[in-house]
Amino acid sequence: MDFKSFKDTIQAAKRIVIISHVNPDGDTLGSMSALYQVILNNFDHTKDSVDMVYNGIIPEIYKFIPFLDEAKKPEQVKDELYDLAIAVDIAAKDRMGDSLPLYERTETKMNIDHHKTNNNYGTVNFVRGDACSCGEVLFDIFKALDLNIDKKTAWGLYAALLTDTGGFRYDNTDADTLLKSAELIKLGAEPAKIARFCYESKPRNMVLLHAHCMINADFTDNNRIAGVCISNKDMEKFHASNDYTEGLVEELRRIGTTEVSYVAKEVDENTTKVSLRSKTIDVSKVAQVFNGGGHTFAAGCTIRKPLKIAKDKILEEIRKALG
Ligand SMILES: [Mn+2]
Repeated sequence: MDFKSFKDTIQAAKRIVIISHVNPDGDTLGSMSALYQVILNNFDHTKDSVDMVYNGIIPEIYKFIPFLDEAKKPEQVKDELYDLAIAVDIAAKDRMGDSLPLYERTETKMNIDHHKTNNNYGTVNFVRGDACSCGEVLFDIFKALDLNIDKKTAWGLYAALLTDTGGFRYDNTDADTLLKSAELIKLGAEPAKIARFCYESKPRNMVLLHAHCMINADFTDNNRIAGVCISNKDMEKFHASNDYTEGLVEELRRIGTTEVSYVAKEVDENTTKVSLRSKTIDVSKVAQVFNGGGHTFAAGCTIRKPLKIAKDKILEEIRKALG
């Protein structure tokens, strides 16, 4: 990987915007925060020349990540001109949501990611499918270039590694993940505090929504497939914001008999968002049938169909893949 071009590209840019993906998670937010700090701490840039942009809402549990209070919404920067846009943890361009026009109109487009389905859509690409998280890709770049990682940067990177490995439990966890996490702890990341923010700070209604979904879940194909449909009515009932469904698809996979889990969520009457998790088959291939993508055991897509029809379609593809 040509790390020097990372340094040169940032040095050459006058104004930089860092873009995180829609429905932001711990990896995209932790990566955005860490990159922001590294640029400010290691280059000539000031806060006036670097912006962070997020889509939708920042989940309550991730608000502890440093400097996210300085991040802006796409509409707040729609008249701004940048010469470098950096996408972090964004598998495909449509995952930029309302930030996509901003990315498209910026001359130099950097793409830092770890999704194996990423097609190198940037003009400068740092994509490593073997990394556990975008945070790990950034950590490696920072180390290779001897850039200073301070305490708050370490917090952002650690949050990225922790959450994208499901608390160091998923198959993307290896010795490197743990060695790098240990180094981040030495640099000032506090594991117990960060874990408490990420895993023990859920809003009560989020847990109640999950309980409602678990009770109404569908178990089919000898319980090998577990899934649930969430309508906007369900969301209203629990005063749920969009991020409240996070973690649900993993809870369904946690059941011993589950091989594949899915959550089909109504966006509007003709659009359904689907999250997929697996212990066995490659669900990124299932997601790709509907122009989505992701990782082997964690993927997602959006289907332009009403909730119940989308559910049938995804179930059909999962069954085909299970054989
Ligand atoms: Mn990620």
